[in-house]
Amino acid sequence: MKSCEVNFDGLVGPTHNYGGLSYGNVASQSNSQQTSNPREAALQGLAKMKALMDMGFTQGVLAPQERPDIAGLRKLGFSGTDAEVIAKVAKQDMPLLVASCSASSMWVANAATVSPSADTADGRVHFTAANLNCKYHRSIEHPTTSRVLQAMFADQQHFAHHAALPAVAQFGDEGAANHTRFCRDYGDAGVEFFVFGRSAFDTRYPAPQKYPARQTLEASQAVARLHGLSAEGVVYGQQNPAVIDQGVFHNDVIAVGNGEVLFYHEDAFLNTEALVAELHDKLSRRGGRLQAICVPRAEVAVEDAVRSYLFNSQLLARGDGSMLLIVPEECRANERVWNYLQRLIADESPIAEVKVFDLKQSMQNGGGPACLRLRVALKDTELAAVNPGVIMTAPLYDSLTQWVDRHYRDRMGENDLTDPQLLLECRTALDELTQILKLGAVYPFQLG
Ligand code: SUG
Repeated sequence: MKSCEVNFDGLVGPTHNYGGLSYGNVASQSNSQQTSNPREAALQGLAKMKALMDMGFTQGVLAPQERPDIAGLRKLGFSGTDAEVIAKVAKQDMPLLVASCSASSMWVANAATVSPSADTADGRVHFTAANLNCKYHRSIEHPTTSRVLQAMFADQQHFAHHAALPAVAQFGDEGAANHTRFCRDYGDAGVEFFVFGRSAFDTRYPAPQKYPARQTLEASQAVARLHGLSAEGVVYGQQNPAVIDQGVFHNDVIAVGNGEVLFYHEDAFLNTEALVAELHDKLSRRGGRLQAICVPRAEVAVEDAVRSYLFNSQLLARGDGSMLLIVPEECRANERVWNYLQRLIADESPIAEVKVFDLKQSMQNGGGPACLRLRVALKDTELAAVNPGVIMTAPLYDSLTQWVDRHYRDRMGENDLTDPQLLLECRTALDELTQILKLGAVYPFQLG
């Protein structure tokens, strides 16, 4: 039976703005309060989806969320009509309104962790929504994320959904951004690599000094248990705390992997040699051969990796067995990174080609090509069971770009977030979107 990897990209929501909400994420901090362009952001994301589809990859779409999050604000004690809630929070606690307006659900690499059916005990594809409990603006995503994922992958014969882990820092879970799957073929049993930033309970693991380590070992272990993964198919590795303190807030800012290839920075992990050996060993027992490409710090410093998002790239397997790397424009703008990439593709490396995309609107909040996609490896029968409304086609691309043009503003500053009209615009747009993507009712305003 044939299998493939499908990239489901997050559609940027109509309230995309630069709130400076993510301490430890250098781009989010340094672009705080800049004026954003939600329309351009959504179109940049759609252009990437269309380009991948045109190259022959199966591409999906993941819907954005209802913002401002009025239901969340009511839970925090704001009352009255929706417009009154917005006016009160704008007056009393502007940072909370900004957080309640974030379009951060676009970074769907943080939506969930996904294990393909070849790896799980019950032979179904498993999803665990990420609790994202390190930041308020992200912690409010998972209830809607769960409903959207269930509307996309509804067939219980093939798909199993788990609620987010307990909403405490000890089980901090950031989803697929800290999870990489290696395999020979997408349909074969693979090795799932979970990278954590700290341990909640075991003090032997070091932790960063400055910035938060969002993912805990205990959260990763819980996800592996929920998904029914076997010990032979799992590797846990610790992220180097020193790089977290340099702005590497997720593993996908310093490493990316797919198939038999791991592309990583020399400083990405602790105990790298033993870790790579374990990956190699476990993958070889699954019939694969790990090809580890280590980028030396002498060629690309961590600072350049963080600034350019070299590793937040999409590593895509092409039909001929070679790999394609999708990188953001910022990689071309960085001479050292760009020179490294030229050498990489000229060498005998499994990465044969690099393609560059302009994702500046998302990048300015610390979200590159890899943040914008959730990968789901599917067998043919499973792909056939996915809601067809969310699979990208030329007509769907046209209707989504027209939908963006009809509903999105082309500038968004802090003041715009206080406008009660924005909520109505957002709800009108999302109501229409659920029809375009055939999702049914998934948003709080639709559920009553
Ligand atoms: O969680 N930025 C996101 C970026 C997530 C990137 N995802 C991956 N690496 N997979 C975050 O830090 C910034 C929002 C703001 O400041 O307005 C933000 O949430």
